[in-house]
This record gives sequence, structure tokens and C-alpha cells, in this order.
Amino acid sequence: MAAVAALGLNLVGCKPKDAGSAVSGDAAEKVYVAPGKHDEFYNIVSGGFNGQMSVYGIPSGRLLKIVPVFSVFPENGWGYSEESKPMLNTSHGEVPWDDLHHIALSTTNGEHDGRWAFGNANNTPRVARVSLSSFRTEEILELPNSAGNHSSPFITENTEYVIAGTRFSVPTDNNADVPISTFKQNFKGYISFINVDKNTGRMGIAFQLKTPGVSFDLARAGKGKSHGWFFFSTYNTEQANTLLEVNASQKDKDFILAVNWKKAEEYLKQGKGRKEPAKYAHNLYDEKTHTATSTIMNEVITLDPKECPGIVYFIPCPKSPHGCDVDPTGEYIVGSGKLAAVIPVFSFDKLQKAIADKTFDGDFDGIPVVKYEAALYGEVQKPGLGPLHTEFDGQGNAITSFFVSSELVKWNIKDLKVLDRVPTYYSVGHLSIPGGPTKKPHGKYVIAYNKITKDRYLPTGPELAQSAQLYDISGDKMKLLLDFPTVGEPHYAEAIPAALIAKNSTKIYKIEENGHKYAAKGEKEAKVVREGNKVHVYITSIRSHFTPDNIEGVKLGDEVYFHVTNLEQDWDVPHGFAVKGGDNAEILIMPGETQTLRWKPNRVGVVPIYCTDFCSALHQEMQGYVRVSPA
Ligand code: CUK
Ligand code: CUA
Repeated sequence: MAAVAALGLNLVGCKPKDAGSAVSGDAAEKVYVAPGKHDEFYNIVSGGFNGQMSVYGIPSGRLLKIVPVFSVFPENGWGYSEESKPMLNTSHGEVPWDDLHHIALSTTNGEHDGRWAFGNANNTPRVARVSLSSFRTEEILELPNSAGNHSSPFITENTEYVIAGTRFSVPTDNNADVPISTFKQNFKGYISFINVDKNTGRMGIAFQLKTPGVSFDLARAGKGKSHGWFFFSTYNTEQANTLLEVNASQKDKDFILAVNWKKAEEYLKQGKGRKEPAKYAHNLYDEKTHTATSTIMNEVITLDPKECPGIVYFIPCPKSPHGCDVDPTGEYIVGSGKLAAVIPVFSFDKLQKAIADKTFDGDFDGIPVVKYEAALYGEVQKPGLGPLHTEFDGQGNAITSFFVSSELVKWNIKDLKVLDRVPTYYSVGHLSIPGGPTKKPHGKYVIAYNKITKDRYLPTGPELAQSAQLYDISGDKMKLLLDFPTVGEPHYAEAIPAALIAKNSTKIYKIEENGHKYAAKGEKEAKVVREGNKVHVYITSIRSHFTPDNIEGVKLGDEVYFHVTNLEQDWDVPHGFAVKGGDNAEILIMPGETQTLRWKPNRVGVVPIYCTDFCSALHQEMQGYVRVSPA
């Protein structure tokens, strides 16, 4: 309470005094990637409220791609084509826009393997898997018994699990109609453990851990010696159902929840899991059929830690912990209390000893609370105001973002001494060091994702591009190199050496492997087939014509499906397809794939169709007509 008052209740960031003076002298040279040259790192960035992931090159800050995940996307037809629509399905029906908050890149042995990027939908709880070969969303899994999937996705060392904690404690889906004031009795926190197939990446909910009703915020898996454990920051341990600032922060300490998931696996093997009805969607985009399917699942396995001792422990952590980060060795767990004046660093070894010796401070809702001092390695004193997130440079140092004092602060993990601080413009949220959350950080840079832009760019009306900033961390002092605008509102991001991804990039889909039900794999297979009032048009596209390009026989009241197969087998030659008055807008078709635009003509006439993506000198000639006759 005192801290809240001291910081001011609005808790917004302040403007650093030395704005603009911090740019390193050789910055231009360090971020210049000459024409035709490639960047050193991919930066995979969450889009926040835009529901997308975006891909930047580092150090140039160039935007390379936007990948729609929990959104429709006019640039490539995602959510408009019949093939992609099922990806946005949930047990509530289609949710075409959500909040993609965090990302996590897959790891093997705790190191980046360049295979998949996971992202979470915050609003209607879901976890998505994006292929880092095709840069397309391949899978989306909805999470039952969850409300607000903020604490997600976090992965274990070998991507055994993607983990997601509910932000809002809720009554289970099966016991939903209860008074809100019965929070303490009826509301639970759920943590979903999503297993990931080693070969295909396919996800499924292995089990859900039913914890006391608290809000999960952020988390990290243990690594190395702490592999098998998971650490979550929590808030609202007051279990209040109204979260006015003072209400949620009246306690001096909230908790970090330590989960021994290996032990949970043992209990599951012993049959301690309980099958419960649950309704959630599982959506898959198949690369061979180029088609998504959505399946509604109806069961989930839950595990109650009260019946399975030794799985979960609470550790007190001062003042609304937000970030909860584990260093590359797996020994140090850093909690960042947003309203705290110190950064507590916990020791995994001490935690184990405290658990073995039962050095507990009572319990919270039946779960043992480990004594703060017994698990604490030490505190970083006077680090800054409003610590949020911490990443590691692989040289024994941590860098923490401070929202309120608007700075990045570098400190040594062993002696907990502050080494350096640089201002951010303004009010940094997440930060990313290449490989920062892994066992082997690649280091070199840190990127700050700032929440407030103000005067950093040319004004563009009430809303400005978000501002990311790149700093060189190769020396003792952090040096500002570059500002670059980002789309949406990035929260977490990861950067990965370009070599780990670029070599596996999908260039084309082989036409002979196209397994789409309505593919026309050559112009000879192009045709128009009527099934009742449904008209299936099998169209091929190749520079620079459609086959067929004059379509007759369509009647008012028909539902027309344009199945467009792109016959090109050349990298970077998509074709587009648009029809006048199209209620599903347009589609874009990659080389070798088939995509479908559904169209319901609503008047008689001759209607133009054309290619929307400049594909050759004769792109403008890539066009045709559809004749719509009276019914
Ligand atoms: S949270 Cu965004 S600044 Cu919603 Cu990952 Cu910390
Ligand atoms: Cu095909 Cu333009």
C-alpha cells in the first residue's frame, strides 16, 4: 500500500532526462545491413492486441513478415479462404481477433532448435504453433477451464510441454453458474500442460493442474539442474473478485508457484488424474492438403495437488511479481515485483533444501509456503522502479526492464551488483536478448519493447507506431544503436540466429504432393462441377493466366467455390484471386498450393475476376469473367 502511494496510482513511466543523448557513436555502422545482405538474427515478436506475430531482422530492425495467428489478415487471405477459416474456430464459434501476447521458440536440450514458435491467445484461451519453415500457423489448441491466457506459452527444455496458466481464476467450466462473491470457495487457477510431439509438433492437453484461485502472470521452466520444475509468478493472492489496485496489492508479498512437473507425471502414471468433461477446439492446418480442420474435444485430465503432495509449493515474492525468469544454469530464479524496491533472486538448491527440511511458513489454501529467506539467494538492492522482465546475456549477467523508471538495468547474478543502466524511450515492457531465455544465450544485443512512443517518430495521429530499441551489449556498457517501429503492441519476443531458420525455409509446395481435395494439378484438370446449388470451379493459375478464365453456368442463388491451384514451382511467385462483390474478399495462393474463395453472387451480370499479386510483366492481363444468369 505504501509503495503504491509513493509511486502514484497511475504508475506510468517517466521520461528519462537525457533523451536522445545516449546513441553510440558507431551505431550507424553496427546496424547497417548493406543492400542484398541479410540480417544476423530473426526477431520473432508478439503482436499483442493485433493477434499476430511479426518477424524482424536484427540488427537492421527491418520488418520481414507478419504471420496472422489469432486474426484474419487481408495480406494473405488468412481467415478469408475456406482452408484457413477453421483455424479461427473455438468452442464458442469463430473468434477472428484475439490478443497474441507472448511467444516461445522451441528448444532441444534447452537451446534454440529453430522449429516452431508458439503464441498465446489471451482473450479466448488458446495456444498456437507456427512453423518456422513455412511461417504459417499450423495448429491452434483451445484451453478449457481458463479465462485469460496471459501466463503462456512457456516451454520446457526439450519442448516436452508448452505451459499455460489462467489469468483469471474461474469456477471450472462444469460448475460455472456461481455467485462471483464465492471466489474463495469456487474459483480455481488452472495450469495446462500441453504436450508436443517431437516429430510433428502436434499438441494436446496432457493434463491440467488445479491450483488455489490466484492469477498466474508469467513463468519459466527450470533448466539444467532445475529441469523438471516450473516457476510461475502469481498475483491476487488476496483472492479478491474485484481488482482495484489497492485491493489486489494489499499484501506485502504475493507468491511464486514452483511446480514439480516430473512428479506430476508420476502421479498421472499412478492414475491420480481425473477425467473431466471439457469443451475445447483443436485446429490443425495440414501442409499436404493445404486445409485446416477444427475438432471439438470433450474431455480433459485434471490433477489436484492437494491429493498429490510434493507437486506444488508457494514461495513468497514481494509486491505483485510480474516477470519470473530462470537463468541459463537453472539455479537462479528472478522474481520481479512490479511495486517492489528490490529484485529477489531465489536459489533452486536452497528451495530444494527448504522443501526437504520442511522450512515452511504455514500453507496457502492447503499448499505449503516455503519461507522467503529459506529459498532466497539474495536481493538486488535499489535496481530501479517497476521491474518487469529479466533476460540473461550468457556472461553471468542479467538485464531487467523497468517500466516506471524507463530503463534497462544490467546486474551480475552472482554478486547481485548493478553494473550499468540505460534509458529507454519510453517505459519498456518486455526485453529480448537473442537466446536470452535458453541455456545458451547468443548475447550481443538486447531489444527493448517500449510501451510509450510519444516523440520518437513523425506524428501519425493519435496512435503512433510502437517503438522498439536495439542496444549493443557486447561491451561493459550497454549502447543504444537503433529505434525501429513495430506493429501491434509487442510483449514478449525472441531472437534466434538466422542460420538456424533460413536453411529450412519452405520455398514452394511440390505440386505433385498437393493433396487438396479440389486441386487441379495441371490445366487439363481445370473444370466446373455443379453439385446442387454449389458450383466448384477448379482453376489453375500460372504466369499469366487462369484456366478457365471465362466461366458460365453460374446462377443467382448458387454458392460458388473458386478452388485456385497455383501451378508455379518457383520461389516467391504467389498468385492472388479476387472477384467483384466477393463477400470473402480475396485469397493469395502460394506456389503449388490450392486455396478456395467462396462467393455468393447477388446480382445477374458478367463479373470480373483477376490476379491481385504482381506476378509477371503480364500480371495485369491475368484476368477473366464469370457470367451470372437468373435462377
Ligand atoms: S506482460 Cu507485456 S510487459 Cu502482458 Cu508479458 Cu510484461
Ligand atoms: Cu498472377 Cu498476378
